[in-house]
Amino acid sequence: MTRVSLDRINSWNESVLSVKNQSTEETASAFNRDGFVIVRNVFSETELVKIDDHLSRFVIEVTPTLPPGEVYFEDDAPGILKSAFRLNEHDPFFDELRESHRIREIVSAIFDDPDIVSDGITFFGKAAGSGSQTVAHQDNGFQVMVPPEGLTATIALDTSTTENGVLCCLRGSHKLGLLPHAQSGIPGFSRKIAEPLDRDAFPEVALCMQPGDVAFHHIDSVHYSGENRSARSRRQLGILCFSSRAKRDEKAFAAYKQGLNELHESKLKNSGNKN
Ligand SMILES: O=C(O)CCC(=O)C(=O)O
Repeated sequence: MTRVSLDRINSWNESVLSVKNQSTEETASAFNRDGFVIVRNVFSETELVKIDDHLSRFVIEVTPTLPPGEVYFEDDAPGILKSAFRLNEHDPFFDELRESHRIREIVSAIFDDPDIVSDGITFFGKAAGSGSQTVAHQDNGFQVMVPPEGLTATIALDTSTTENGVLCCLRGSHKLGLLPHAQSGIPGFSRKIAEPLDRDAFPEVALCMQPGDVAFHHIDSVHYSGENRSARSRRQLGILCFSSRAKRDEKAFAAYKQGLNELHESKLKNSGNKN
């Protein structure tokens, strides 16, 4: 089981992650070097209130209607939302957010491509006291895009800290390309990297954020997060973005989907749980 080891999250993180007022070029260059970067204060308080409002509506009105695979609840805390996919297909507000020019400008600079494709918006919750861990994986272990020119832009809705399940990336791991993945058996994160990486070669960095900050991580960057046993929730929205050159490996994607379907069927058989 991968755990976030707080003692390894060293002062390097703070100095690099707290750079203020960096240009888009500097942001892109930090991303290309490390496989992730944080941009502070991208969304204002007023915008966050709007996002919260639409999210509450989505949770109340839409999640009960979603089929397995589109929404996941915590195994140990029935009814507590863990993740939900493609929010943009259910509310034009999220479709607009998906196309946010502030995010697109940065992604365009990173991949040197004016024709960035913004895919779906995902909700990643980590409820106070019951948020479960996310196993170490690369997003491209699910997305299987070739060339691997893509990233997830994560909008922080709550403060994320080492106590409430902060997202952690392994610095430089995006340069390894797509690593072998194995089935994790965990609904919502059905795949994990088959072998752990050497933490000295690829140091763990906690992407601690304030509401309105946006973290960008490469689809080949190995990342994970710990449990949330604290009293504060850690909610985030992830927007998947690809360069216009990146195309899906359909055969590999079908294999992933088959594994996912088998997992859903076995969970349904065993528990009758919606997961
Ligand atoms: O919620 C988390 O911590 C995991 C999110 C994640 O895996 C992602 O954004 O790609």
